[in-house]
Amino acid sequence: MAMELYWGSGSPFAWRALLALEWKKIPYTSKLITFSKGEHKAPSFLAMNPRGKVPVLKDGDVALYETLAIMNYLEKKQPEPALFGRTPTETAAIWREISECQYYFENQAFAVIAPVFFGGVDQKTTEMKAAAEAMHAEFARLENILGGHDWLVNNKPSAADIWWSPEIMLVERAGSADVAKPLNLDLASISKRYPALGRWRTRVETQPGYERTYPPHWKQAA
Ligand SMILES: N[C@@H](CCC(=O)N[C@@H](CS)C(=O)NCC(=O)O)C(=O)O
Repeated sequence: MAMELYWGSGSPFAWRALLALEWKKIPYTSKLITFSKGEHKAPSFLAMNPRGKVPVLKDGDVALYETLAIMNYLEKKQPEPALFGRTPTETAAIWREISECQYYFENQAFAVIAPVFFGGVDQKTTEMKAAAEAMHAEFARLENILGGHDWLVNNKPSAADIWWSPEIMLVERAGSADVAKPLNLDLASISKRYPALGRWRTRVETQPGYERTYPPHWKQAA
């Protein structure tokens, strides 16, 4: 039986799990849940993930949550193409880049995304501007890497590219929202300010499954 992936539109975590399946060309059944209907808090969902969050991967009797756990499960189930490297040095470099995203970027991204999508921009202007500045420092670091390489780590597509890309797309979407415009965060056209990052994004977009996994409600809003 094919694996099942429970996901929600616009969740960067779920998108990463989907991309890992797609890049590895693992057959799976897509289970798109609707947040507004509370499907992720239904008893049947909580039985798979007591935290009531997406993604969840179901593989026969195994129900797995936490995106990195899912990605590593997939890597062990189907090692090729390798997303987490083949040598100790490659693997360490990929994990380092994922950790850098988690520790130096994701909180800053959340500080912008949350007020834009859930309200409170007027009260959070100072924090949002500081967060945008910190994110620009990270974009500059990535731009520097991508100026000389096609991919973030080891010059090959890896879990590091999967980890970074959905978060960047979401930040850009938040930066483009009308409520964010008066703040001049310069997050609406990341590719313009960081051209190598823009070329990398195009590369990510041409990997398997990008269109299929693109958040459906973003397409409707476009
Ligand atoms: N640490 C979790 C985070 C998952 C997560 O935060 N998912 C969000 C969507 S981006 C969610 O399902 N939120 C629904 C809720 O908390 O009610 C992972 O790595 O999978």
